[in-house]
Amino acid sequence: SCRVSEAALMLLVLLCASLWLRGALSYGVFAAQSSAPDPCYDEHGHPRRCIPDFVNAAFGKEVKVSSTCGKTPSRYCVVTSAEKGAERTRTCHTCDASDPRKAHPPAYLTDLNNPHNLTCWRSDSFRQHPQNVTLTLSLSKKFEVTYVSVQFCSPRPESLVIHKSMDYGKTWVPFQFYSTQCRKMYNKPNRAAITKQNEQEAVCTDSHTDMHPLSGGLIAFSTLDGRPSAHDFDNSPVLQDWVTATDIKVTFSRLHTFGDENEDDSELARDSYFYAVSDLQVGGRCKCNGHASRCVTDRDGVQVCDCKHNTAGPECDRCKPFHYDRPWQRATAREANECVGESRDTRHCPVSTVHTLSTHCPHTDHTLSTHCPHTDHTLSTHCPHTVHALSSVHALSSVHALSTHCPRSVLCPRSVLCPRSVLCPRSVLSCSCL
Ligand SMILES: [Ca+2]
Repeated sequence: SCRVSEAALMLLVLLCASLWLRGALSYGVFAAQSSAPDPCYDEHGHPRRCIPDFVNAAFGKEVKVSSTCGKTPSRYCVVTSAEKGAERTRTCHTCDASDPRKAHPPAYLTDLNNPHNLTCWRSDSFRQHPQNVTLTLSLSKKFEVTYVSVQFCSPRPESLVIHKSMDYGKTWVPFQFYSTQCRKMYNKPNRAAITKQNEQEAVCTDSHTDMHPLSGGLIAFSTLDGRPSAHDFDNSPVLQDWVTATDIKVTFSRLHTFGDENEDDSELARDSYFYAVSDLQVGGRCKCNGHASRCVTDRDGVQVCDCKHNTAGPECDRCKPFHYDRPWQRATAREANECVGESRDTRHCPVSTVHTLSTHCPHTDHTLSTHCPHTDHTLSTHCPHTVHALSSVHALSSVHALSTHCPRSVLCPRSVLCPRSVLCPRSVLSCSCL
């Protein structure tokens, strides 16, 4: 049996080595030998949707907190048994921000989360309702957030709210409420149903609010869970907006207590009530609308998308100059929706349209090339129907003509219908301002 286990061990070593090699190759350890293909284009050079990696966007970032213990050394006590009738056991320690061994700074919220050596941020003791304690995290860029999770070193709060901002902390909207008393604390019904009509609404739940476990409890809010359009996210601007955030704020509104804080030894009791968190995570992707596979730091030290598909902007949220032949669109799983224009790069033309349309591939759409067979320069020069319609001052007729001749979306010039560019959607009934 000894020999068998030796062989098994050898197999395991070999397996590990081969896995490491594969990992090393894909992570570019041998980058000199193989240039990584651009995920935004397929092997034929056709544009395809590309998205940045899923990350914990909170990792290593600074969290602003409204209360941290130990500014002056203070006592905190950990309750280790809280069974009804059983004697409560408390172990007391000192929190001292000036002593690294006794400090519990906010940096411990987003440091490396090692389950064998938890580092915990701790608030001052007994910041009880109506006082609250807040954790505010700036992602410094728009992200599409999939979940927000908080792992506790203390019991979980009795009530808490997660907010998000989409404008770098100027305004906040609620993401999710947790409370044993939703109505009383937040004036929300408990576990309200989410329908197609209120998909962008925060709900309150009494789940994950139990005082137990006394340590190690988790609150994990999944942004799309239970929202009807989640399965059709590509076609749901409402949910695309719902998951978008530049900042996340977690507000602890109310502490669980055993009800002993008013007893004789109330000081000991009160020192047992505080918020403590070992890990705050914000899972999601840098928001690039399907037009970048990564985010990079620009010359000003700002995080931006590394935009492809002739797009530009911090979130690849517009077409780059001279690529306005059709309106900007977010990429979907099926369509890259790249921006197209005069100075387009023919290397990325689909083969069939390169042939049909010579050096240009303004639209990978055969209907359009039938109507506008000679799109040498711009759409407006050689597509008579569309030109007339677009240059008309009569908005209604232009809508009609546009939708008749360009069943795919086409950009109306800014001057005609709307102050900004105009989208002629595929449904072809009307144009609408972006
Ligand atoms: Ca930690």
